[in-house]
Amino acid sequence: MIIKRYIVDDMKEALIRAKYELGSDALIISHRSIKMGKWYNPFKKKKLEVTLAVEEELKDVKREPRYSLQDLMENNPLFINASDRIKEQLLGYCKLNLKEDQYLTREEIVEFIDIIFKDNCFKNKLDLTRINTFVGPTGVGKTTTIAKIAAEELLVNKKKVGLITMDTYRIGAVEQLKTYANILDVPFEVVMKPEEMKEKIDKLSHCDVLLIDTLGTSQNNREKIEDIQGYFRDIHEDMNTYLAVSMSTDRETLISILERYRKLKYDALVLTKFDEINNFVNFWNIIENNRYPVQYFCYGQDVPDDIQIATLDNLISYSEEIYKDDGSSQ
Ligand SMILES: Nc1nc2c(ncn2[C@@H]2O[C@H](COP(=O)(O)OP(=O)(O)OP(=O)(O)O)[C@@H](O)[C@H]2O)c(=O)[nH]1
Ligand SMILES: [Mg+2]
Repeated sequence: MIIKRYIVDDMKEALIRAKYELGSDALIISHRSIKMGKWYNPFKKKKLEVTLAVEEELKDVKREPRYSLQDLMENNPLFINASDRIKEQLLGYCKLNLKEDQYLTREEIVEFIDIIFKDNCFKNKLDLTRINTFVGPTGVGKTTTIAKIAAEELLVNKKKVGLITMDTYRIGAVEQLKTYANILDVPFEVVMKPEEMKEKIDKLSHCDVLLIDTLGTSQNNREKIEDIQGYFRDIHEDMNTYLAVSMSTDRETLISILERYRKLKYDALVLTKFDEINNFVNFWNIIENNRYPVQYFCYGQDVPDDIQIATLDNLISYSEEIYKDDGSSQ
């Protein structure tokens, strides 16, 4: 007998997934309401846990989800926008691995991407340092990401966290980060002018992790980008600079953001708003046009839940979610 547990929004979702993975003879053994979310999140989401079982000999589909090559290329959001070159390589990979049935498992998809893009930006990660600055275009989620990371570092990794903002341009920006600092009960400093940055960093010398928020600016505004650079000219301590980019940005804009922000010598990317996309065109744009590590994925507005370390495996999970919601897999 094969027994499988699903954490889902409703019974319909559990039945669709079970039908796909276990076949149409699967029976519900139990179901109960549960709350999902990181243990320290006071706003946990309600979910349904459903357990289903099927006799092994009755099962008419394979236990592990597999993807037909044709399906992958024509319907799966991960591959739908891949270039013809990638698709040809995928075919070649299947031939080389004697996959005559042309079905791929999730592990094989990861292996394929790892082979095509050796040392790809989803594989390498930055070592965390004490000072971490977040830069990027307006409204991509810099401040929200800082709040998510601050909560994780403070509550899970038991670090002393300090928050700093230099975004005194936008009305409400200081209050936004200050609110998170108050909720987490961590020190918070506002930098009004470039000369103050070193002083404020030194003031928080007792903190293990400093997260610095910057003002959002268009990649076309070179002057403002240079202004941000000016704030860090006296900082000689190691610093990680993260460029936050929204996954729903179009290709040309994305490439120009990656290019124009080089002025700020970013070390890694944070990809936000995964929950807003219906295709993974930017996954291919980023893997093909960016050599910096991708450190985090953000997939919603919930602080602190909606953030994950960026891995290919997580990425495939998101594409499965979209695939499932589309109903393409039924
Ligand atoms: N759907 C979705 N919304 C997000 C995500 N991250 C942030 N947001 C929302 O995007 C909006 C802007 O987020 P902020 O964190 O203020 O963005 P920012 O980059 O700091 O913006 P500026 O400081 O104005 O440049 C808010 O409504 C956030 O809740 C995400 O991953 N997914
Ligand atoms: Mg902000």
